[in-house]
Amino acid sequence: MTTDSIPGSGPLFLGLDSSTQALKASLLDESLRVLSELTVRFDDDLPHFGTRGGVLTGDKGEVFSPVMQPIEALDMLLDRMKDAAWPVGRIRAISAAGQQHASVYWSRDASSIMSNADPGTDLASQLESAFSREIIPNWQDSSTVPECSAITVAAGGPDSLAQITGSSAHTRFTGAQIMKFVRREPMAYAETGRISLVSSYITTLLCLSDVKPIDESDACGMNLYDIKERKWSKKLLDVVDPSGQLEGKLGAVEKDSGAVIGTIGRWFVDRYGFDSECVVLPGTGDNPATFLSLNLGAGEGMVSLGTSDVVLVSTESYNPHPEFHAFLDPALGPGEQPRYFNMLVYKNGSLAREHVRNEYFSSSWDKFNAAVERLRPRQAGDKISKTAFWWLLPDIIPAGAKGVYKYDLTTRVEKFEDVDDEALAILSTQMTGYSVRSGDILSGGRLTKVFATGGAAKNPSILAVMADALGCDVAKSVSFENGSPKDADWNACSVGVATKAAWGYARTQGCTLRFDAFVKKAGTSGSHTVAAPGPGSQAYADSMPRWKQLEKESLDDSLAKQKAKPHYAGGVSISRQQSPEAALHPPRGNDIVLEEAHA
Ligand code: ADP
Ligand code: XUL
Repeated sequence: MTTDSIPGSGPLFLGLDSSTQALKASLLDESLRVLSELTVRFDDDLPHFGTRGGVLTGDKGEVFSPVMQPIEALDMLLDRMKDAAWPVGRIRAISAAGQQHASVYWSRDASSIMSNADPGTDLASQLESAFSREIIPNWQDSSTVPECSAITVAAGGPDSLAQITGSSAHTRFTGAQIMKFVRREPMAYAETGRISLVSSYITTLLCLSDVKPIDESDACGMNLYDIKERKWSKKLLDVVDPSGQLEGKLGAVEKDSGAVIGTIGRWFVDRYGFDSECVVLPGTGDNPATFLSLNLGAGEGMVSLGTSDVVLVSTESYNPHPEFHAFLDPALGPGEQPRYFNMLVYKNGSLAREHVRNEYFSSSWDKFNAAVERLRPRQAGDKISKTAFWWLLPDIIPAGAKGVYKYDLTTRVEKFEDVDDEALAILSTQMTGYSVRSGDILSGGRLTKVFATGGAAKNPSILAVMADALGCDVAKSVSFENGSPKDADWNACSVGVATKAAWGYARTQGCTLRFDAFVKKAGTSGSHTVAAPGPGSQAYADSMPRWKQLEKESLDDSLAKQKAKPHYAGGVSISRQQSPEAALHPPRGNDIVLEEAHA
């Protein structure tokens, strides 16, 4: 994309994505077309921080990044916008996405430091003393097991914690991270004026005035927010900071995701030519932002087939469970009934499929696919008889499952007689699992449509099995160029928040539509169906009771084998890296002790 493609004089909308490894920007026009994108990669563009994959690590599970890294990246990104002649004066609204869970600690004089930023010089050289902590603990951190244990106990166990906050305790979640800071660095905590998530950190930098509020959807990734009551859980705040100061440091949560919460800072106007009336909307987490980019309706979902497999399910009711994460929908406007999205994360996704491909199909996806196509159920009456759970790494769902379990009907086997069954068995077992659990989230219903993303979503045989197993159409995001659809290749998170910025701006101009209706009306992008369920679909539905029985049998066996030497899994991303943490997710009936995580 070049700037030649940014003609005209209409309003533009900017989305930023402060992810683990990079700061990215997407520029959209009024019809929500992605005009251009720019990226600053932390490792390559800011090598003096010495990060790998955007982070630094300690020897006790600590994973963190320098608090100044996103600021230097922002300085560089703005220079790149200038070099690329982005018409920033036409940008009417901005919103930011940020890696979830990670927290930023402001000093007490942060607001006055920001308000006095001098446009004659870059931000990085002026904001160093705006922080009370030099690091941002990263979502891959697993050093907070004792704190998770305390939070779990205070809530009355993993089930009640999931009921209150949408998730059981996770080492990367902000509550445990703040608690560790309170316990280990009480002086620095006392000097902390405010605490942000990365999304509200970037939002604050855009306004350069006071510290901006945490967005409600992103607040659901903290183990501190009472989702049903839609307010901070006092009980949990008091566990994290018994002195009672935490609520003041976190500030009020922004519940209107399309609200104008500030205008662009003077520094951006004077130094780069932004319009002084450009408005800033609340930022949100990177996963909620991906959800926004797909504009998922209730009953729709997304299956991301990256390193790990991630399933998002949109719902109108709140059905939390310790196995997954429930968040409030990131596009709730004032007075709207709450909606939710749910996130399931599986570690043995592409990793396991690739292993089977290498082991049995000479490392060739073509051979793997040929096997699937030869055997997959296509006609009414066709049956599925083979099941294979490939838990090469201890998995998150089901928690702690480890080992390889293969069955011919209900008989456990070492390997399948017909080697081609290896390909279909892993795929149908994975996809049936996604169908079973999304069905549970939908209280027995089925998904009506799923978006496929991630590296393996280019594989048509995988998409065909997905459509049959989930019993619904599989779609991909597309952009339209000269009327013909083209698979979208943009950065979903920054596009999602830029779309929200366009909605927020439209609201300032009198638009009263909900986010989803606004996107349908304004948007020229869309989706196209890449696979649809065929007559063979019934075979997957029929196999579900056996699948459930076999998963339980395999899990019980796996956990019994591990009892002497427990394994812990964990870590999450739609498509990024993973980290260890799983002692916190004792599977049902398992008695792993939380504190044993680093044993
Ligand atoms: P991440 O963002 O987590 O790094 P990607 O979304 O890029 O991951 O997906 C990478 C994965 O996609 C690889 O692990 C690989 O196994 C899988 N993949 C790539 N091409 C194919 C294909 N044709 N069929 C199946 N899987 C594929
Ligand atoms: C989600 C999670 C990651 C981060 C970084 O729970 O930990 O996806 O949001 O991408």
